[in-house]
Amino acid sequence: MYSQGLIGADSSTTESEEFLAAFQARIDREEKIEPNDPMPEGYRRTLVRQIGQHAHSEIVGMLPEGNWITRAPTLRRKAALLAKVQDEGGHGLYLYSAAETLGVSRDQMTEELLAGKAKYSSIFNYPTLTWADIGTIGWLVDGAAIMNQIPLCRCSFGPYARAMIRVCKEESFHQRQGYEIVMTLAKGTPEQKRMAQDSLDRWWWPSLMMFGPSDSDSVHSEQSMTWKIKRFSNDDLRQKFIDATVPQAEYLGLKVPDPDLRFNEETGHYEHGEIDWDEFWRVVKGGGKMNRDRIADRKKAWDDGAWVREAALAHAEKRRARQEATLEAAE
Ligand code: BYC
Repeated sequence: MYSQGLIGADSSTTESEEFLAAFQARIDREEKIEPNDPMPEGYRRTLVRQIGQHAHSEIVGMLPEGNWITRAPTLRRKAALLAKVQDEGGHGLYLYSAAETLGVSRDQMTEELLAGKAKYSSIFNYPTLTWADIGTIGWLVDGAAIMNQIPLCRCSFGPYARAMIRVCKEESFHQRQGYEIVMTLAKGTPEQKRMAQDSLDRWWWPSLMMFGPSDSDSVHSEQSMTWKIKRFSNDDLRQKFIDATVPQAEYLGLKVPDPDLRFNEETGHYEHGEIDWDEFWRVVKGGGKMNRDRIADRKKAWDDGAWVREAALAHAEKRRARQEATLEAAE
């Protein structure tokens, strides 16, 4: 019997109900799915989409911060920022490698990004105007990334889950270095405190948008949660982030720019004001302040790096030929 529309069925494939049920049973037993295991085409595509977007986010995410490496206020700050940006390049590589195990090449994924067909996180389409933004990105953006990524360490797809474990350890360092920058500014001169507040004012709402549309508008959540790719809904993770971050802002003496923010004693959670979803979709669809620059910068980096990729391939080919010749001579 063949099914369309059953969990995991994909419109372009005909997967038997038996196959889909057996796959779901593996997921429900918390078994890890590995690249060579049979899997529904919809599961594979969902992962390629999400891991690809995640990889692009890490790589594009290097740009707003890279912009400040030469302007970091001290050598210590410069060294930490350099290390952080380098970590993000590494995260992108683990993620591209995880996606490659599903049969898509890094070149294909990059082509889609540069052609504007693949998404990356909306947050990186906002400009970094002051040094305080580097602190706020670490504090809020990496803080949101950790909240989203800790559950991904338990994702049903083995290579993604394993990559996330190391990524989360590094993100935790990133979040702390960001918070420490903001703390220094918030406890500094009145002008430094103003910079910190201005930065929080600009990054708060875009950080909440990182978690994706509200659950009622999230097209992929239900299926991704059934497959245990996602463990929590977008709204649940956003709420956890707000609950964790508001007290941090209070500790810094900064004000979260949401007049409707209230702590609800009964639920134990903060209630927040309306998110501007029009702005979110405008940015996701390419209308943010920095979308065009980000893609242009990635394209330039990709084109400028062509000779490195060619040289690496030529070197690998030379080594392979040399090893083959040595083996032949030994026979
Ligand atoms: N920006 O059905 P939904 C980082 C898209 S941090 C752009 O809820 P899903 C870093 C979504 O792709 C960021 N697009 O989707 C930190 C979908 O469009 P498509 C990276 C977004 O996948 C510091 C549509 O909206 N983290 O790396 O179930 C420094 C409907 O959404 C956004 C990850 O990528 C957004 N914010 O849930 C450097 C984590 N939100 O694909 C780097 C892994 C939604 O149908 N990803 N969309 O065209 C995830 O956890 C999930 O993919 C999301 C979205 C929660 C983001």
